[in-house]
Formats: sequence, structure tokens, C-alpha cells
Amino acid sequence: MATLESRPPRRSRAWMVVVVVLLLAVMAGAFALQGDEDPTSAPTTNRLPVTSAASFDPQGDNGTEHEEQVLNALDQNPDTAWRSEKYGDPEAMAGKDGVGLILSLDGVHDIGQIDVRTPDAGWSGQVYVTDGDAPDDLAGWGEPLASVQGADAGLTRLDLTDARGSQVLVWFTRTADSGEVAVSEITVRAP
Ligand SMILES: [Ca+2]
Ligand SMILES: [Ca+2]
Repeated sequence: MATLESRPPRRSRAWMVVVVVLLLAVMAGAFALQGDEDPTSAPTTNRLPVTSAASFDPQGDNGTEHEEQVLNALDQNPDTAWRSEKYGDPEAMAGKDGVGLILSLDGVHDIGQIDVRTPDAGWSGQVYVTDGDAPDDLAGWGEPLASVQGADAGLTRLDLTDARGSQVLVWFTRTADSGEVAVSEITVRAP
């Protein structure tokens, strides 16, 4: 009578080897990611998803600022930029309090930082956060949660504390010295 031989343990050992190799691969990947992390460069892991964006010019005649260029600030391409309209006086901005960009997230998030990349120096700005529909006027946004005066060209990081919402307004209260604001990228980051 034939009896079932007990299976050789090779099969289960083979599976264990596969599992161990997979674990090692995952750990190696994790270490590689850690190794890439440079504290002086912008982190890439906490970027919050922006689902839509709009220009904001509540005191302007047309209500918008080069709306057709807005996605240039979100395409992760440093060579493309959104630009405001051109103002003769960077400080006065034709009598406006400012113009801005509204970024809509995919839902309510804790927000830790806004990174703004610009080619031009000298602009000033503020960050507002709310949820629900984006307000039509500045007063509807409440109080600014971060601000910068006379920013340098390149990366400006605005740190927010206890910010939570789904709508972010980056509000420019002074243009760069050129008379316009140019934004090559805006990134919204979790804390
Ligand atoms: Ca306008
Ligand atoms: Ca861009």
C-alpha cells in the first residue's frame, strides 16, 4: 500500500527564502529612500494633492489674473510660470490690496507648509486657508496664517501652524520689482 511520503521540507524553505528576499528588498528600498533625504532640499513625500486652481483678483475689473496660466504653477515644471497682470507700481498694485492664486485640495487636510518658487525677488505675500467653497472676497478667508515680505528669488517656504482646510489662497500684496508676480511652482505640504 502506497503511503504518502511526507513532503520534503524544501518547498516550505523555498517559500521562506522568497519571503526573506522580498523583505530584504523592501528594507533596502526604505534605506535607499532615507539615504536620499537631504534636510536642505524640499521633501517630496508630504505633497498634498491639488485638484484645481484659480487666479483671484476680487478688486480687479476682470476678477482674474492670467487664468489661462494658472496650471503653470502646478505642473512641476520649473520652466513654466503663472504671471499676474503687470502693475506700474509694485507696491500700490493699482490700488488693490493684492491678487492671488487659489489652490483646492482633494479634501480637508492638515497643512504645514506652502512652497512658492519664483524667478523674481521683491514680492510680498500671505497664505490663507479655509474649507468649503473658496470665498469670493478676501474678508471671507479670515486671517492670514503666514506671510513673507520682500521675498528672495527662488524657493520661499511659508510655515503654517495649526492650519487645516481644503482651500489655500496665496495672496500677493506686492509684486516683484518687475511689476508682476511670477510663480513657477506652488507646493502645498502636510506638516
Ligand atoms: Ca485682473
Ligand atoms: Ca511650472
